[in-house]
Amino acid sequence: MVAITVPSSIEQIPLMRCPKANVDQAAAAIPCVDLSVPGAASAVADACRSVGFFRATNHGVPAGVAEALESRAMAFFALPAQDKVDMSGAARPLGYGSKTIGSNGDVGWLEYLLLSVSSNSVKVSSLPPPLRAALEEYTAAVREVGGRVLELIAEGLGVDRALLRSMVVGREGGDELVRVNHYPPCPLRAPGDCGVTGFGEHTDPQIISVLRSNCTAGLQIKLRDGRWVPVPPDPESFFVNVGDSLQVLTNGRFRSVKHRVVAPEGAQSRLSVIYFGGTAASQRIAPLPQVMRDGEQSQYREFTWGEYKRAAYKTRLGDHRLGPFELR
Ligand code: GA4
Repeated sequence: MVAITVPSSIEQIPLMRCPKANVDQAAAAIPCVDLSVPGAASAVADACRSVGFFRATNHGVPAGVAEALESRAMAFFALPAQDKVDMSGAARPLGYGSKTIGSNGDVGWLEYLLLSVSSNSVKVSSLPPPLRAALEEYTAAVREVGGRVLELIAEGLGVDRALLRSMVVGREGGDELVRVNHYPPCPLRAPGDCGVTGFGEHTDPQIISVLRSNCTAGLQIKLRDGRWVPVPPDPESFFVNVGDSLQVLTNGRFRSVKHRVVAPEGAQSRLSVIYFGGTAASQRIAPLPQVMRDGEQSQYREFTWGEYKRAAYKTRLGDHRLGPFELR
């Protein structure tokens, strides 16, 4: 079933044009890291340096955990629109949203739940209990994957292994979010060699993001050379991307990756779940002294996560959010 209404004309959704990505480059361009092998730390660091994105395998999360959430989430999205709003509140920014993203005019062909999941509880009043339980189980599992990746990144950077993980996982006042995105099949056709935008291009403001999707394609990433490549879906893997905060913590050694989603053209919905590992509002985001070479200058003026998040919420999705914080 299509859970969002079809606009009478394509012009009703701005940002409709999502140019086709370069399919030939896909497989080769996306690093894959087996998290269970001894060389994982340097492979993770290489991927974060070269692309800012990788596919993680052997992550230890049983398939059933994600599948349970997927089926509960699909049942939720199949409910009447008003029930979804009543159960989770209209996204401001947390809650249930349909077609609008943030509050500055961004739109996309999707509906979603955006939830705060810090300190182990999904803070949404009246989600159906089976969905809430599935979300809590999934969150615990994906948080472990994020934590493990942050340890590997720290090891790869040559800093204290617990340093990055402790900014996010179990952090007092931490800021972890989970977003469940449902992209129904899109009956519209964008003009020219374009798809319809599901979620417009952007970078994530947090330290790290960990995504899992069903087997419907749509996610694309922008490589360093400016080419967009599709990310072949793989429900058995997690996809990890570097956020703006990690870019700053590494003084630009790792780069937050631009990504976007094109709406499904076939009969299948795309369902993705993303864990965003943010830190406490008071946490200073500045290059880690241990990664800096002698005499190296910070590329950014100092800020806290709270300051950056407030600024981010005043921007449009595609804005270069780190711009105002860059020095020189
Ligand atoms: C992008 C990454 C996450 O999805 C998100 C998004 C947030 C929102 O949907 O409320 C923002 C976007 C994201 C960055 C700029 C602002 C805020 C929408 C938007 C236009 C939850 C986040 O943390 O930042």
